[in-house]
Amino acid sequence: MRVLAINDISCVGKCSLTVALPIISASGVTCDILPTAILSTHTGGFKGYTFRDLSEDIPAMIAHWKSLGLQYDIIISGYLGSIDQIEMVKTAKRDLLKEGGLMVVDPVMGDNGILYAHFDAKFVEEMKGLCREADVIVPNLTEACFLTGTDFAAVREGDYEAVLTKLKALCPRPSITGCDVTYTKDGKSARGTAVFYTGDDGGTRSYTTEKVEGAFHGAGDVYASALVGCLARGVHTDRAVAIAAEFTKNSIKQTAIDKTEPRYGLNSESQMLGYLQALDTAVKEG
Ligand code: PXL
Repeated sequence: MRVLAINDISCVGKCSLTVALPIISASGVTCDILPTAILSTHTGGFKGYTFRDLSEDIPAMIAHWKSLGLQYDIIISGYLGSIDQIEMVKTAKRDLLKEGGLMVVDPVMGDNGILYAHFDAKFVEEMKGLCREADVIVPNLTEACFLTGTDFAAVREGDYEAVLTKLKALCPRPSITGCDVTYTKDGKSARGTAVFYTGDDGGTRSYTTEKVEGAFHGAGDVYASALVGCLARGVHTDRAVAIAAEFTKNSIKQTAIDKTEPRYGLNSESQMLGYLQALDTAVKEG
């Protein structure tokens, strides 16, 4: 199994490739990387960061790999710095994804109802075009709202399924992460965080974990990387979503316990063993 992760390298802040590479390779598959940019930190919560756009190198890298005959079982794209890079991901898919391979797009654009720095409505439109080429998309609720023209501020708990249905116009297997819900835990009503997703049969489902109060940077990257790690090992979607969601929740909890600044990312390192044990059990059970 060979996975290609297309994302930036934020050197500090534990997101994008510094999260994708360790998690996907620890899952037991080859993870090659196509870096879109190198930043001193990510752009969420830091000032004065450096940003080196690597767009110039990308077409030649794709051409080189094509000349080597490299073909990927899964390609996952994440943070893209420009509309040109969206086109480059489409080229990577055309030239490097195996026939019958899985294209996963994390349409990284924003959080908490707003777009990150450097993104605008035109970028959102182009990102919709990339989502149309994907088999699976993993937006958070903010990104799902931008992709579907939904007013984030007006979305209530009962609306998530409708947003997911709208995303199906773009991609056959969409999901939405980071949905606030009320659920029953130990016989009591509790606040939870849910992933609404599309099962392998096309049906809508959700998976809820306990909510940890606070905003945690890089949670979407941990979730998407673990999901891809599980899918690359042949785990079916329901189980893959559950394993990835639990790993993300455990990493968030650890970060809250450690009281490290959220902008420095999730402390998922100590939760990796638990993730790998859950993955191993799922693989063995088939
Ligand atoms: O985690 C998403 C992400 C990835 N890469 C960069 C970012 C962000 C979010 O802010 O700035 C560079």
